[in-house]
Amino acid sequence: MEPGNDGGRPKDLGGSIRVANVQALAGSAKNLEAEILHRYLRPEINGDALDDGDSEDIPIIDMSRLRDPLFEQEETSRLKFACEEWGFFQLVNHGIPDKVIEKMRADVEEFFQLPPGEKEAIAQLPGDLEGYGQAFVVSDEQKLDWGDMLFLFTQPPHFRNLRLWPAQPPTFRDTMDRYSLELKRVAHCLLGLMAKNLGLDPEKFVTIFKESQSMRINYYPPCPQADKVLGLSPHSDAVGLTLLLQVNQVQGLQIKRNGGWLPIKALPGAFVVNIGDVIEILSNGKYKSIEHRAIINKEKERLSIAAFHSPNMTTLVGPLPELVKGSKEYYKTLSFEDFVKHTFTSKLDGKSVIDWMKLKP
Ligand SMILES: O=C(O)CCC(=O)C(=O)O
Repeated sequence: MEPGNDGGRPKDLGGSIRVANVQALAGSAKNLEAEILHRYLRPEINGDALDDGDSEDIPIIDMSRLRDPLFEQEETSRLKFACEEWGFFQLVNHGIPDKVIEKMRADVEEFFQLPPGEKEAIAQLPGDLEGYGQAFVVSDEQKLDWGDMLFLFTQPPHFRNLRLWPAQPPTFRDTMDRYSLELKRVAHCLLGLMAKNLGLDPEKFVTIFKESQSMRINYYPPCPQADKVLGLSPHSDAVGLTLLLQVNQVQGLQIKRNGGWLPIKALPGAFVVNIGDVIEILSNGKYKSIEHRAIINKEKERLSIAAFHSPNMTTLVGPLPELVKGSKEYYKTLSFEDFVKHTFTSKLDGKSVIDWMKLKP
């Protein structure tokens, strides 16, 4: 560990204004006072959804084929297409044992069923992101998302603040430890192939993203006015690569495509993978992060776990010289720490962070 800086442990990233716990609000949603509900209502949101049928088109990448010398080349080209044309894909046959995923699902569901006081015991501290609460609430006027979350730094182990890790269910910490390692292994495999597909040294992205992994565990309660609220506002991820697990059977992820919102039907056992802003910047725009959002179900709760793979705080994030060669740099360069602080002190607003990073033509 480097002396004096917690071994690079992220801290003081900017917290969120404390707002009501949505799970508790949802319990009394029928009787909610109009002025409380008003902060969540966005009547304009539902006019722009695309046809469900198009969701079948999202690329599916088979990790067992990426690892099989017979199919490797063909599947790697499919991965290239998915990264260039979609920025999103579903990953199947990833090799993570079912029992690891099932245990993670069960422990997360159990955590959110705990009495409010037990969850509040690991509430976010003022000015910080880790723990149970909400993120990206930066003003008393902005519209709020219909969801609660638990945010944890998961890798490397010395980044963990175990005081903010659930002690209940008692298996949670071990389950998360195992799950996070498995996801790191899968992410590194994908990052190696992505770098190769961009003509980079295959180790390039793995080196940049080798350290830091965090998880955002989302709990979206049902809402009687589901078509007028959002679980998570439109955003792109301020990281390198995200692997999202749908925890229960309720769908709700939508991605921005051709100007409308395309619902993603997560395949059983698959991870939904997406390119984050940092890869968009490093690749000088060759791969793009994609705006996405989460919608709410009228009757059923929904849970998801997003695993984010990021650079170290001191890493400079800017277009890689190998990918600029002869053309222009489209993005500015700054430390990941400054990039993240900007992100977490702004409200979620589509691709506004990337727009802020873009150099003027
Ligand atoms: O719940 C989902 O489907 C989306 C989650 C997400 O985008 C996030 O946690 O950043």
